[in-house]
Amino acid sequence: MEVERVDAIEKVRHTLIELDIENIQQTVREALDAGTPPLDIALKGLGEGMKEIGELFQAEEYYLADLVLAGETMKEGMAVLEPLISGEATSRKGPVIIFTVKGDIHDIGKNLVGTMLSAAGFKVIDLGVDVPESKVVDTVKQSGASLIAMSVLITPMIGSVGEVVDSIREAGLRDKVKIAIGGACTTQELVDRFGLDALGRDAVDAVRIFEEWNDS
Ligand code: B12
Repeated sequence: MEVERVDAIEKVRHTLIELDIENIQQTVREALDAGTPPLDIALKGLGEGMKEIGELFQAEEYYLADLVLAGETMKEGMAVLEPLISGEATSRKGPVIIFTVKGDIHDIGKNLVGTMLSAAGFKVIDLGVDVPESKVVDTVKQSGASLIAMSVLITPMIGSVGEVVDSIREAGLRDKVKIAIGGACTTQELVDRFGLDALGRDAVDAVRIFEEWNDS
């Protein structure tokens, strides 16, 4: 059974790397039928596949059109998994404000983090992608939220992270909020440079971080 599950995850990863949008939902369903937990399919199958696609793009074996198709293929796969991951949890914790920073339009990881937080019982306020710092500050003021999840994948937009932190500080809110960051280009060095509160590797890590903060 275990071998079957590993093979099924491997097939999902492979189908994504092949950009086979026609068959991705079928392979995801096969993995579910083999008893693979939906989150494993999302992180180890689709998530790992996306990392490899990023490397192929960097190596100039894949082009921008391939990245676009990869994003669409991943979303097709996630459409099967998301209802299973979300569950029936009621929103008792949070709220968490989640968004992708200004100048960055990657949203797949952010959405997965948001889905996982909802499943863990958090109310999630999703501001979307390419979000200006003023919108973050306004939302903190209006919602009273003290938890922020920031996603950034491209190095040229790291400055946007600093702008969010500066605006929150200027609004006198820095002591009232905890900020976690995640995404392909994030490092501990970045966390230290901007005085952020945590770095998360994946959606499971995100839940761990916000659970800890919510309880403290
Ligand atoms: C798909 C993709 C795209 C799609 C995005 C589709 C979409 N709707 O999101 C499209 C085609 C639009 C795209 C565009 C571009 N992309 Co792109 N893209 C990718 C790719 C292949 C996968 C990203 C992804 O969805 N991964 C899957 C998800 C599940 O993983 P994730 O995002 O990392 O999220 C997980 C964790 O990081 C974490 N996490 C994420 N956010 C947060 C937040 C918190 C608080 C926490 C705790 C955790 C957390 O949890 C998530 C779930 O496990 C990456 C490769 C990579 N290694 O990331 C390149 C990549 C990010 N892209 C890259 C580039 C260069 C670009 C472009 C500039 C290309 C171009 N020349 O135009 C543009 C930029 C457009 C813009 N302004 O934003 C580079 C960035 C390099 C860099 N360091 O700057 C990468 C790394 C590819 C590479 N190796 O070169 N891209």
